[in-house]
Amino acid sequence: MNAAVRLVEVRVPDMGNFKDVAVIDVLVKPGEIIEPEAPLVTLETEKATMDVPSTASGVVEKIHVAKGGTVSTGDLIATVRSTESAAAGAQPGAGADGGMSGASASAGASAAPAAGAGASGAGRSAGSNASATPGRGSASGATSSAQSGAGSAADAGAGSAATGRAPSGATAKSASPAAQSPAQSKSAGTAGATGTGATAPSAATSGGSASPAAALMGRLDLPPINEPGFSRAHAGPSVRKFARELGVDLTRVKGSGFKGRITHDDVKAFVKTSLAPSAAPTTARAPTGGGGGLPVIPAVDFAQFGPVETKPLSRIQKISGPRLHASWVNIPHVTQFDEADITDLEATRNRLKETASKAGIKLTPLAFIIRACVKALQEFPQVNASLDPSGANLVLKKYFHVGFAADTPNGLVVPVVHDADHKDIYKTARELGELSEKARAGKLSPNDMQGGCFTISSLGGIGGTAFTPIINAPEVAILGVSRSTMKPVYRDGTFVPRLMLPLSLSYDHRVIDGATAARFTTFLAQTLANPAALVEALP
Ligand code: CAO
Repeated sequence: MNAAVRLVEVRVPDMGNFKDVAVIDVLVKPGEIIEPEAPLVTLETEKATMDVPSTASGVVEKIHVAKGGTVSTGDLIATVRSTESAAAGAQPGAGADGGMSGASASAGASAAPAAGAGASGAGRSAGSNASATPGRGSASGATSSAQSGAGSAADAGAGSAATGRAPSGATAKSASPAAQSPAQSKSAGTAGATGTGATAPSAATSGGSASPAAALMGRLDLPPINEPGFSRAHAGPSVRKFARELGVDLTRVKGSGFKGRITHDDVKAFVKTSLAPSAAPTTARAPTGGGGGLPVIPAVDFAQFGPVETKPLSRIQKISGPRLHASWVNIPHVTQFDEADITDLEATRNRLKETASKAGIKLTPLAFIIRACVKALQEFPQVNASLDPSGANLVLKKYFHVGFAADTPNGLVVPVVHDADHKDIYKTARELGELSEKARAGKLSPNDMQGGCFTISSLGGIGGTAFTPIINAPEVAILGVSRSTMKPVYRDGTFVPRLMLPLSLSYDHRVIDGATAARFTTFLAQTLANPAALVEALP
């Protein structure tokens, strides 16, 4: 059979309203032989990742885009030297002559994606069809990972199977999940739930349970797949398929690829970790454990209820969020509340404030609180401690490095006043001011934030009456301080106005019992009520 050689231009299909979409992966190289529909590049919008498939088989002549660049609808992605006959798909392979025929063919070919955009390009690859055609879940999952709008459908298992191909013209709807109406999403979800999804090639895997392959692996006790999360995971089609085959929930896999994209190796590494014998007992893993098996918060397409704006978390928030979460899920927190009478302390502070100010020191209540905490930590060594990684021993620290939470434009950071037991009230206040300044300017060094034994989170300058701070693990306690207020306190048969400082001590109940915590806050309150001991010169 005489196959005419022609150059086919593959262009970015209609992606709805998206412009300047990031090219996060180029999947083929010049000279590579490709089948029709072979994914050429992966694009990522705010809503979804999608592979753009080739519209022809043949040899990749040239790639016109680069990883890290951006493209818009209609941009040229690749030129493919195709040997397909116009009527039927021919063998991909060597073809010599692009020539004139290539030129004319390419015009037709490049028009194709736009003309049939929904069907052959964006529709197949955009996440929206996860919602729009739940019964064909296999199709959508094959090439996309929608990041919004698919909540209800995905819940129903729609679009979850990754093994199938989109039937031609399966999804001529908008490529944008967000563009889909709530009604569409809902009905799509219902459709998937009520059975059409059962026709998907791997309906068994789309229901959320581990795949047969995973089941055969015996020891691999993987949690069910979180379908909404899986559909949003940053991974290409073949990785999705691979994960499906192994029953791996991609939401649990950390991506090591470009922009955190999940690779085959990441999935393999995840499986290996899951298979590794857990030598350490549960208690040993608890201090640093990952909290696996947690129920998942369902994804919601908020755009269906009103206008929304998606704003990335700051770098600090991205770092501190998982740490706070790890502490929250691994440590049994209890919070002990108390009040300290700081009437005299405030009088002392006001008396010393001016002198301190002349020395360039801002004497805030926090400096006194740090001094008082050092005394309390010396009195209660188990609060100045951490569990060792085995979880079987308490490491008592003989040094007193006190951290304090600082609110900065970029998020929460915790600078540390090192050797606070050797610093008097002025030195403490000076260092507090300097570290706060550095924190706000984003200039803290790693050393400034290392080695803390105990943390103070003071919201006193802002307001509030009490709160339940999260322990800065692997520390075992954190003191929350709220705004002091004048209160009537009943003393010697009469009410007297006293300035009361609210204290909230969250503690790790594995290490500190309630009685110790109450003794600690009582001691702290008494220490704060006696400012003379706090301002005395240190030896
Ligand atoms: N009650 C009443 N007033 C208080 C107070 C308290 N408990 N604590 C501080 N104040 C006053 C200070 O005296 C100061 O008033 P003046 O300027 O009139 O003297 C004012 O509030 C502001 O103090 P500050 O914030 O400049 O200084 P600070 O030493 O108290 O706090 C810092 C420094 C870095 C801890 C603080 O700026 C900050 O970032 N706080 C937020 C911490 C946070 O976000 N915690 C939550 C973490 S999530 O668990």
